[in-house]
Amino acid sequence: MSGSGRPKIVTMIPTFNEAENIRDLITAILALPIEADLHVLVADDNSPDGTAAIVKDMASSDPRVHLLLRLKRRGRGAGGIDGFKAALELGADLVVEMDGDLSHQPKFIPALVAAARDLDLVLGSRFVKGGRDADRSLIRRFITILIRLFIRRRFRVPVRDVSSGFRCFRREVLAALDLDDLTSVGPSVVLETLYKAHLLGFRIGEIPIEFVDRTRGKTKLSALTLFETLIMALKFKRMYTPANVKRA
Ligand SMILES: Nc1nc2c(ncn2[C@@H]2O[C@H](COP(=O)(O)OP(=O)(O)OP(=O)(O)O)[C@@H](O)[C@H]2O)c(=O)[nH]1
Ligand SMILES: [Mg+2]
Repeated sequence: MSGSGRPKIVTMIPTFNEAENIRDLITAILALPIEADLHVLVADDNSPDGTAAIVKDMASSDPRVHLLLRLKRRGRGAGGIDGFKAALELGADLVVEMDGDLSHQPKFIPALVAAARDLDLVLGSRFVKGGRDADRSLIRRFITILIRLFIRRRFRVPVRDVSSGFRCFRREVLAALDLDDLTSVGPSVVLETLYKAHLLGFRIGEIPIEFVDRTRGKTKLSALTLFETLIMALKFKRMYTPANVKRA
């Protein structure tokens, strides 16, 4: 707990070219009615569109806003891992991970946080009762369904929305994951962290969210990224076993 006795929550957002979304997103998060010491940390990969400058400007007038400017190898995974480390360094009790394109809506953060009272890792889920995958193209929905079927069969994780990147981690989970040892550079980090947390015996659950398609900015998901994610996912099953995964 932070000094005030209230939990410290750090919302960690990996970004690449989200200049059109990031100000509105941060403003909405900080306006949430949550009884907590609420912070936002943006892990930006030196986006050419100037995302970092916007975050820096907001941080200069609000101590709850933090920028992690990455100049190393770009990637959703690498950025997210560095973001998790920085959130732990800030002293977070809970870390909420979310995308920076407003597909993940801040209004669901209070429910994620509330569910973390009884769970170690809470997923915002499109595929439990009350959840929705709204306004997305048929092809994106189809890809999500295929990924979900494949991962649930192969990894037997006890959740439905296995590729959700809108999640709330208790500090202990991130501390146990051995973040320096994760291998994902790209989006496969979502599965790598979920699978490791599952093998480590953490309590994982889901709450419904409505996922809305991005209306501003461009997707970074290319055929190449999807292929790379699939190759990585094939590796995790052999790389991590109940016998070799230990809490850090
Ligand atoms: N730090 C960092 N963040 C990234 C990188 N690539 C994507 N992101 C962020 O990761 C989040 C998810 O990326 P998106 O491009 O929205 O991918 P997606 O949500 O799977 O695909 P869409 O449905 O098309 O939006 C967003 O906040 C991106 O800005 C990267 O290389 N580095
Ligand atoms: Mg997106």
